Amino acid sequence: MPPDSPAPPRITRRRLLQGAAAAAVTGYAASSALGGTVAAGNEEWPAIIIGSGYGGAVSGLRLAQRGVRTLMLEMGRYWNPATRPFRPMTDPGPSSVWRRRWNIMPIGVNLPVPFSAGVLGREDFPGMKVYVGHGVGGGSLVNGGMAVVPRRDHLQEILPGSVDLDDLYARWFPLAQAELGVHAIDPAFFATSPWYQFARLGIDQAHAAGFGTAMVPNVYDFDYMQQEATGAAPASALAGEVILGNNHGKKSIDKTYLAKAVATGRLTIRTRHQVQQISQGPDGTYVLRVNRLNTVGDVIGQARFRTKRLFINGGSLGTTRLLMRARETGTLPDLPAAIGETWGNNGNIMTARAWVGRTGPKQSTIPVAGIDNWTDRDHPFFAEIAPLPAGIDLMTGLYLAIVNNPARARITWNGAKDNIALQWKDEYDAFSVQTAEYMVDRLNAANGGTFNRLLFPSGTGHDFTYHPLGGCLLGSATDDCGRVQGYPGLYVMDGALINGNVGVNPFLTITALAERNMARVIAEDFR
Ligand code: FAE
Repeated sequence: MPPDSPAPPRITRRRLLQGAAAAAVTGYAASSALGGTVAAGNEEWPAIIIGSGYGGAVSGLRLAQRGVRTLMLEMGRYWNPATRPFRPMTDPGPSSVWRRRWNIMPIGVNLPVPFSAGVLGREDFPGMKVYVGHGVGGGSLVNGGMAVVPRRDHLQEILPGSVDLDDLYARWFPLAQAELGVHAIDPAFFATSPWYQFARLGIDQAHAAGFGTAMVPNVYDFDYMQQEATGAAPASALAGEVILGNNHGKKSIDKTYLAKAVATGRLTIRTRHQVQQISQGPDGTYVLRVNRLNTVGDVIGQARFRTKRLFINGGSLGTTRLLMRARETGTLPDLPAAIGETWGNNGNIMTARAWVGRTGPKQSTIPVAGIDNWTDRDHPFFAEIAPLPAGIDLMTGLYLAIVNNPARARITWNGAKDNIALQWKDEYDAFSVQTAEYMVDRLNAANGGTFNRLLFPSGTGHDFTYHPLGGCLLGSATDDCGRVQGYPGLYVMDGALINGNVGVNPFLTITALAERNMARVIAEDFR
C-alpha cells in the first residue's frame, strides 16, 4: 500500500503485508493497515483526530502515549523526500500547490503548475488570502520554521485569565521547544556565512535606524545547514527550498511529534481523507462523513468513521469550517454562537525596500532574525528579516511584519456555497499599513533605499496572511482547555483557539497551548 493511499475497503492479509512493507519506508502505513479493524467505511475508533498540523500532532502523541488507539485523518498527502520530493520555490511541480493551475507565491512571477493535491494551499476571501499547508505535518511542511516565544504581557491580553502563564512559560513552552527540536543558529556561522549576508545587513540597518533586533530560534537543523554550505550534504535551505516544502534539514512535525506518536503503534494516519460533515448519534457518538481523495484531490469515494472522542484540528479555517457547517446545517445544532468570532491575520503585512545595499546572491531560505519594536505604543511590530533567494543580488530587503493590530473579523456561513465566508476590509489594515510604512521610512532615512514598488505596488502587501488564528476561541467557544462547549468528547487544540494575533510567528504558541490543554484533558477525561 503506498503510504498515502486512502483506507482500503477491507483489511486483508495481503493488504496488511503490503502496509507493513511500506511502513519500513515511511513509518505510517503499517499502523494505517493494522488500525482498520471494522468493515468498510464504518469504522469505530476510541479517538479520532482531524488534521495533522501542530494541534493534531500534540493531540496524537499524548493520546497514543496514554494508550488510546487513535485515528488521524488528513486531507493532504504524505510527503517522503526519498520517493516524492518537494520542489524549490523557483521551480514548482506537482508537489507544490493544492489544486491550482498557477503557483501562488505572494510576490514575484507565478509559473503554471500541474493541477494536483500539492502541499501549499491558499483560501481566497474578499480582502484576504490565507496560506495553509496540506499534508502529514500541516503548516510545518511549508513554514519557515521560526519558533518564537511570545511576549507574556501580550498573551495576558489575548488568553483567558484562567490560563496560568507562569505554568505556560515554565513548563509548556520548554516542552514544545524540546519536542519540536528548536535551536539557535551558531553565531560564528551566522557572522561569516555568505548565506546570511542579507540578515546581517538587515540587522545593521535596523540598528542604524534606532530599532532593536532579536535573533530567532528555528526548527531547521543548523548543523545540517553548515554541511549544505560546504557541499557535504544535499542542499535544501541553501537551494531555495521553503514554502513549497523542504526535502532536508527542517524538522517538520512528521519527523518529530508524529514520528514519535506513530512509533507507539497506537496512532494511525490516513491521508487523502477530507472530513466533510460531523454529526452525533443518540448515544453521543460522533459520526464523520469523509471524502476520500485521489492524488489530484478529486473525490473518489466516501467513508464513515465513528468515535466518542473527536479532536478537530484542521487549523483556524479548517476547524472553524467543520464546526460552522455542523452548527448551521443542524448536525450539531447546539454548538456555541461564539464559533466564527475573533478571527485575525496575526497582523501580517509584508513590505520590501529596494537599493538597500548588497544583500547577496546567496540567501538561506530560513529566517533567523527580526526587528523588535513591539513596545513602541504608536508603532508596535515584530518584523522578520526575510530572505529573497532569487539567486542574484536584488539589493532588496524583505520584511514580514507582525503588527499589534487589534482588528478582527467574524467568520460567517454561506449556505449556498456550503462554505465559510470572511470579509477582510481594507480599513482593518490601516494601522498595519501605517506601521509598516513607518518602519520602512525610518530604515530608508537612516540607510538609503526606497519602497520596492515592483514587489508591492502600493508599498505593502496586506491582503494575505501566513498566520490565520481564531474562530473557536479558548475560554469562549471552548472551556479553558479546548473542550467545545455543550458537546462532551469534542475538542479543539489548534490555531483556532487563539484570539487573532499572538504578536510573533504562532506555531510555538499553538504547540505549547496544545500541550497544556492535552495534559488536562488526558488527566481528567481519559482516566
Ligand atoms: P495546520 O498546521 O494548518 O494543520 C491543519 C491540518 O489539517 C492541515 O494538514 C490540513 O490539511 C488538515 N485539514 C484541514 N481541514 C481538514 C479536513 N476537513 N479533513 C482532514 N484534514 C483537514 O494547523 N509559523 C511560525 O510560527 N513560524 C514560521 O516561520 C511560519 N512560517 C510560515 C510560512 C508559511 C508559508 C505559512 C503558510 C505558515 C507559516 N507559519 C509560521 C504559520 C504556521 O505554520 C501555522 O500557524 C500552523 O501550521 C498552524 O497550526 P495548526 O495546528 O493550527
